[in-house]
Amino acid sequence: MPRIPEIRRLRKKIQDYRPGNWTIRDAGTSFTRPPKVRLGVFGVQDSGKSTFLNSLHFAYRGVWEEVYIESNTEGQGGETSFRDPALLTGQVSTFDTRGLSDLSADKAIDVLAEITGRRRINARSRTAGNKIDCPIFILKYNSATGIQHCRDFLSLLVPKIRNEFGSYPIMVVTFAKSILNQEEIIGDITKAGMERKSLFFIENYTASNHEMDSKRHIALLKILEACIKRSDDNIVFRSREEEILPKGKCEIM
Ligand SMILES: Nc1nc2c(ncn2[C@@H]2O[C@H](COP(=O)(O)OP(=O)(O)O)[C@@H](O)[C@H]2O)c(=O)[nH]1
Ligand SMILES: [Mg+2]
Repeated sequence: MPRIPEIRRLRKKIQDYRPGNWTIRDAGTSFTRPPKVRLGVFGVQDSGKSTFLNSLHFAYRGVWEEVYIESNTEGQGGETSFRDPALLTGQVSTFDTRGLSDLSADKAIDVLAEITGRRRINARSRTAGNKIDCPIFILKYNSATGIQHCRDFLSLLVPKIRNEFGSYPIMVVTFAKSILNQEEIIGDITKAGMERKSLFFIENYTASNHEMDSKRHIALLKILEACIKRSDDNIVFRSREEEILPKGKCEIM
């Protein structure tokens, strides 16, 4: 057991999570609780997606493990595809992606199709067709370009996700230690359509640097808590949508 009460409290809360128990949305009568919720990361290659998921697993489990392979050892190019889920708790699983080659506007369409499970992008993917309950957009901030390269992507994707889930995606800016102008970045990102309270900054634990730091553990657990809460809201929203629109009748992209 960790000595830091806040870490213990957050882990216990996350461990006790059961689908449908955290949302304040009215689930209605036809809501069936799914056995688990799925958190999925997306973003460009090398933005820190795999490393971020490893950091979440570390903060929750207390033991460092390279659950997902870091860096670009998976080869270049290719579309995003959700693959091999890893269980975080009995009720929460995480999905990694290979990564987008860039953040051009058409990639927003691909990401949405992937999140909603409407389209198989990678036919070999064992988990193709699975829906993601909490989309997490990972951004490595580039001081040379600012958020220029992702403004259009964000302003396209955020409304689509809000339409799909009735809520914002979670957005995580990695490499936080090297960021000196956090307030400016927050301003730019919110101007592109994101909401402040769904935006987080984190310096990831990495394969070569994962000495436990209680502040970082707490920051990661709070992001995890927010992702699970968002999933819980989203599964209820989807269920209500299906109530109104019987399956298969409305497949507007
Ligand atoms: N210093 C630092 N390195 C990071 C951070 N996040 C990821 N990295 C490193 O950046 C590289 C790419 O990360 P990775 O998770 O493989 O990116 P992915 O392609 O989006 O999955 C790896 O060498 C990581 O160790 C971070 O927050 N800080
Ligand atoms: Mg990766």
